[in-house]
Amino acid sequence: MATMVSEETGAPVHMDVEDGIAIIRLDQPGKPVNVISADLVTAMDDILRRLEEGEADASVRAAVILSEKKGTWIAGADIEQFKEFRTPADAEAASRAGQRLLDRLENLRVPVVAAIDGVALGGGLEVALACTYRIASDSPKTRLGLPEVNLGIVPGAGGTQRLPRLIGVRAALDLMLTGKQLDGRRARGAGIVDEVVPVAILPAVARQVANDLAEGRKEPRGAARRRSPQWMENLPGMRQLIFSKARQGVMSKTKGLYPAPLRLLEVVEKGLDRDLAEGLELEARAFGELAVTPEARSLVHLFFATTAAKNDPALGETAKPKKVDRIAVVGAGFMGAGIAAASAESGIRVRLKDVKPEAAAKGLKTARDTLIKRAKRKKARGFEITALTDRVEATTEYTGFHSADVVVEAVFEDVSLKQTVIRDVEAKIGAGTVLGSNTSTIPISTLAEAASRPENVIGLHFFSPVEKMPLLEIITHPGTAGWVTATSHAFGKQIGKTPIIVNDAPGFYANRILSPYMAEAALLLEEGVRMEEIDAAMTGWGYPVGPITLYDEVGLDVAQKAGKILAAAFADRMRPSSVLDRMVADGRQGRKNGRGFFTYDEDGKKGTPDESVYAVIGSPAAKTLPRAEIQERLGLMMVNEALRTLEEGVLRSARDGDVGAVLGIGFPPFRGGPFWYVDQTGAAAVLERMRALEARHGPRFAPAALLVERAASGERFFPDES
Ligand code: 3H9
Repeated sequence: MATMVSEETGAPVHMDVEDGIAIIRLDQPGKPVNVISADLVTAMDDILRRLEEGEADASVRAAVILSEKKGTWIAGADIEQFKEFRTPADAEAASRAGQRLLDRLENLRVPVVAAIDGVALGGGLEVALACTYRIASDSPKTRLGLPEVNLGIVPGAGGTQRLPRLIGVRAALDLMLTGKQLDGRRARGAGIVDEVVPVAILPAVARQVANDLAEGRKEPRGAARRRSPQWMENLPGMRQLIFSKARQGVMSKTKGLYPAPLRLLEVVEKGLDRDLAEGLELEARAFGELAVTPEARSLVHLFFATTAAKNDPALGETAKPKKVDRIAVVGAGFMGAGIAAASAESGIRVRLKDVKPEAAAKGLKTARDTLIKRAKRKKARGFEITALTDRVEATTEYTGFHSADVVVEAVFEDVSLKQTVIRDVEAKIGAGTVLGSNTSTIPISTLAEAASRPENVIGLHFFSPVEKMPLLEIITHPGTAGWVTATSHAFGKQIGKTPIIVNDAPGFYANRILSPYMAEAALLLEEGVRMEEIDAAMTGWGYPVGPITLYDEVGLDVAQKAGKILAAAFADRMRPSSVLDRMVADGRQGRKNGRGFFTYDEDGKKGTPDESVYAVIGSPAAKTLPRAEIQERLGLMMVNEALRTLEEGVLRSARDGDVGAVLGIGFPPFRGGPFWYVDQTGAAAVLERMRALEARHGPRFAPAALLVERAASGERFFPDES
């Protein structure tokens, strides 16, 4: 007979007792996902008390934790509440509260089964780790991970201690240092979950397992693992080796600019030599100290800025997006193939067109190879990979274009060629198809002029390599229809990108702010600063690569062309240096032809700076500048230009500016984006430095009017987050 325990509606957790099994259902009212917030902790505390005291039903023999929210089991601690932390003690107290709750869960008198369908991230996975047994659904939405380092913190509810004890140090560090998320199958492979089952039978299997555990007919795999930990890792010296390699990896990736991964290593290493309670102490202290660092605050800002850009409420007010099932891509080069692969990976059917059969075939191969590589990494099965690659078809005609919901042109960056393609495509598609251009420099209004339905034309600026780069810059011209913008935004989200919408202007947003930064790097070369010094200064400021390396990656001919377009539009401050002209005249195009600022071997592997460059550009390397000076000239040049784009209405919000700079061009995430940087540094302090640069180097450093205004008023870009 099922005993029911009544719950008031609106509670975040419900418990029913059915035949001796307590079914705990999580469903936070009014929230899109379950998060561990104060109300959830209180409700769980109450439920645990009732189970501990046998108050709910003395006959309860086991429990199951389920989520009623589609797509989420538990998305972790409530990140919104991190903004309330004023001191390390505040954050440490939150960590200790979480730890205490999970300690009680782990030591409950009855076994508990975590029945995970949807994401179990951060604190969510930590809840699962404190359960006796973990079953995951095979849904693609089910993903498990500890992504806390991406927020500048360490797991704070036992994750740093329970995960290495369960799956071994190396595997646990790999997950915690990268924030990587595993689907059910891979989580089982890693030893995090005990079983993977289809979604439809998850609750029934969980009940059965709970029953079997209660009867002693089953033992969790995790328990077996705990008794025989990874023997290799216990060999003398092995553990030290793992940690020293991990530390080296972190330093080379972060240059020591991010405190969380280093602290994580310390907490895990020391914790393993102590008992769980002492390990948890170390964890709580680290969580507390890290949560209030400027780095963590910037990363939390970026989490909310990125989420807000994805869920842009302003869009819904204007028009509804159309559903995107099929797209067509014109131009099967590297970008076209990348757009095709990213779309197919998200379930969209793709026609990839090029003029010549060889080019179409090459693009098809590139797209399919990308899909196969990524699918294999996720351990997809053969038939799943075939289904994925079958979604992309190559063509030399416009066949199949009539049924495309979106067409993206990705042909060579040439105005008249693109206009011709737009006219040709328009003749094959209906009025309900979005016509997007992947141009990085040509004004969208110029392209729209060629169209008979200019309202369907929009810029869809992807970044290279498309499958990896998370930003989609959507550019509207004054006549773009609302549904075209809304559909483009939804399409971007569908293929896993974070879209920002900007207005049509030379360079749009990303290239507009990159351009003066790159030009300044070229000016430094002209002044005689060494290539590697410029790069080292900027990677030391937090960019993933320096500007000189970036020139080679983008292609010197491409950079030269883009530089000239922006110089024509902003002649007062973007004078192109002669460096690029000389390099291109010398036949240097960067990595793609193996000749650039750096040397390349036959396989295209980057070597050392090419000393012959100084003769080519006519400036011997004769000057040494302090790193801070290089960083200030380049860094502030970009920040100032970002402010100008907001002031001119290219950007719709400071938030989009931060998202675009970080996700599109590698602005250091721990600095939160150009606008967050100004808020944190203080507009008045930034203005003072700009004025000093202007006095020394001339009007290209003239401060943006918006900076002057903010310095005078003290108004911040993000008043609610400071
Ligand atoms: C942690 O757990 C620390 C612990 O170790 C210890 C503590 C003591 N908090 O992204 P979406 C909101 S750190 C607050 O559009 P999707 C999000 O803002 C945490 N809010 O959906 C958005 O709000 P709105 C570790 C959250 O389907 C809405 O939910 N966990 C949280 O594309 C929908 O989100 C993470 O880092 C949260 N934890 O993706 C996971 N999560 O509707 C962070 C979501 O107002 N979250 N929201 O715009 C994610 O990765 C994705 O949001 C998720 C859903 C995959 C869950």
